Amino acid sequence: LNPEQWLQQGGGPRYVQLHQRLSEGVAQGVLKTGHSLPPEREIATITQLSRVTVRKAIQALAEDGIIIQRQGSGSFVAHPTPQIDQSLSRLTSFSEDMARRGMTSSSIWLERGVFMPSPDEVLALALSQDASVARLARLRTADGRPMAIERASLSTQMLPDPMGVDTSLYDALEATGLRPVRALQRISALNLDEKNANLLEVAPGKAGLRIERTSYLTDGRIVEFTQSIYRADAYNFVAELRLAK
Ligand code: 16G
Repeated sequence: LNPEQWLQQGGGPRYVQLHQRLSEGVAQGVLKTGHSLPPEREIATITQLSRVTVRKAIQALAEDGIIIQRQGSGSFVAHPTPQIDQSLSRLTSFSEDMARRGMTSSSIWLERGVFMPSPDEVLALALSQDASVARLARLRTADGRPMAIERASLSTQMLPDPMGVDTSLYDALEATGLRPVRALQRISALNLDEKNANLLEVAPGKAGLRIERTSYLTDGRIVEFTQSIYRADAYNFVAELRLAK
């Protein structure tokens, strides 16, 4: 970021040049993953560019997903996004999926407890009037990187004590003989609002995948209704298709 180098460089708007320089810095490891970017004003002083120009370059980096902007705490260099091909033909849990890929899964709890069901939950879980629901909302991470926000609702008849769920919901269910064996899943697109984008560490407005899963036991009872938001920049859902007979 030597100002003289800047002056020697011709071509293209200055913010584009700065954007390119900063992305090179990240690619070459000069600016390290997880570390914060110098404040806008400092970059402006070093490069002798205006703060408006610096801001535009930083915004472009955020749009690329190279850096994450956090209100109040500046910008930092994002982890490279893993690419995950997720099969649509196997009923697996997040923990299993990550373990199979040799990644360490973890969760940050957003909500966990027993509640009065919402009208949507009554419908989705086919609950009776007086039923209560266990809610488990988690930010799911793989090797420390946020991958998905999952909000699971289960009848308390299936899961009386949500506080007892440690790392895997499916493991907790399996321990009581309630492993889901079939699920219906619906996937649709959305643009991430600021709150969800911040949780997933991507720029607001980026694409996400909304996934709803309703899972069933062998006897046909519904065990889980889960609404998730997956990072569209990390996930590809893959299904094998066969010629219909
Ligand atoms: C998957 C499921 C989710 C389930 C979770 C259990 C999708 C879209 N969702 O992420 O419905 O609750 O696995 O994971 O695939 P766990 O056993 O690791 O808690």
